[in-house]
Amino acid sequence: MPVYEEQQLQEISRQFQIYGEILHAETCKIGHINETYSATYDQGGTRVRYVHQKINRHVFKDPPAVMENLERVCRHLRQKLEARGVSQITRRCLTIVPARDGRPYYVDRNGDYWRTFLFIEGVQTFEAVQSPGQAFEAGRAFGEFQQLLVDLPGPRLHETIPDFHNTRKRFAAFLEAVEKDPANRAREARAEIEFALRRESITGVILDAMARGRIPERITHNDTKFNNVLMDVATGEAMCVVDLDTVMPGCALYDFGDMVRTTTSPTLEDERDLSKVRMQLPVFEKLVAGYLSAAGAFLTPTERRLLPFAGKLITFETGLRFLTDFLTGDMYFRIHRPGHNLDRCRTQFKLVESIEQQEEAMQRIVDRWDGGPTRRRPRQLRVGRRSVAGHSTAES
Ligand code: GN1
Ligand code: MG
Repeated sequence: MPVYEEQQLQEISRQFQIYGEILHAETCKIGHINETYSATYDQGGTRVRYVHQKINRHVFKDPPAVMENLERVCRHLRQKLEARGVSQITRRCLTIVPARDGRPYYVDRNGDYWRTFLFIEGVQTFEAVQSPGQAFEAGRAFGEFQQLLVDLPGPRLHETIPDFHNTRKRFAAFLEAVEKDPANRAREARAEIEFALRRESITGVILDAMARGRIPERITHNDTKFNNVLMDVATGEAMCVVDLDTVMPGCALYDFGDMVRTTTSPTLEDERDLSKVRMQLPVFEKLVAGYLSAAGAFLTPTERRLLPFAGKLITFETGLRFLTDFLTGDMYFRIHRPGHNLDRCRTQFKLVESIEQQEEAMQRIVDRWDGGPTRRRPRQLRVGRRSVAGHSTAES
């Protein structure tokens, strides 16, 4: 980590209610959006780690509203877990460390918002699933997350990013990008643009069902990427769901859809060898079993029926967002090479095709679910494609 960053973190660290002195800090995985660091402190002779994170103000326009949501959600999760008599609660939900003035964030001299969490030890994240058992665990973890928040008291949560999964609006933004072609890149993405145009009709299916009252609004995570689940290194159990910035009123189907997108292909999100990108039915089957083991109790029949469709829709929507960002000059997602967003788009669209080819089989799996198998844990996890050895928390 560059010296100036280390110095900045030293200064940030003094603003939070952390007792002890900072020893060193490291960059945690840099996500597409926020910046995340882990820092080690000496507390009474023991080494303790914390996570410091800078919120992306370009993406989250109202960081205090984000943090208000997070405080309410984390408090509720903790209370529910306590009531259930669950052990290791600080490894099962995020713990916010307040700033010295008691607020859940600190604003630095550039006007950037920082927050701090307890570091969760003994967990790891993966960019791609290593076994169907991991998909089961991820599905269960996000299903439980939704289920624990069903009775969140108080007013409606803030919409931290309005219309986040409004696929119709995402499509309109894509059309505008094609039309204006501000970075003069449309000619490079002709095939992908055609691919997207042919699928406009799917963009309104869930929105229309919600508008007609066929699908209820719920509190949802909205960014259920597989790497947002912390898995216990020793047991493989999904311990904690992180990246809570987009927890807000939404549709349960979008959460499931993003799980399909990020667990069922053996590849990374930006895999360039498209022959490797495919929806693996046995993984999907485990994902469904894990998710419905927790969410089956509250989902309506309409929601349940649309689970496979949601996988296709969110994979399409995410591809569309990458494509739009490519066309507009990479303004939103952090990229690590030229053409990165176009590569990401191609991977998503290849997965959409694979889902389309297997949609009926996926539907049969969902339709015959009847309470499902009892919870199973993955026996053994192969290690590989880990984003962070030993830990990762709250990264975005
Ligand atoms: C972003 O930063 P990360 O990786 O958690 C994005 C998600 C996308 C995802 C695609 C706030 O999530 O919506 O699905 O990239 N988050 C936001 O990898 O836009
Ligand atoms: Mg995120």
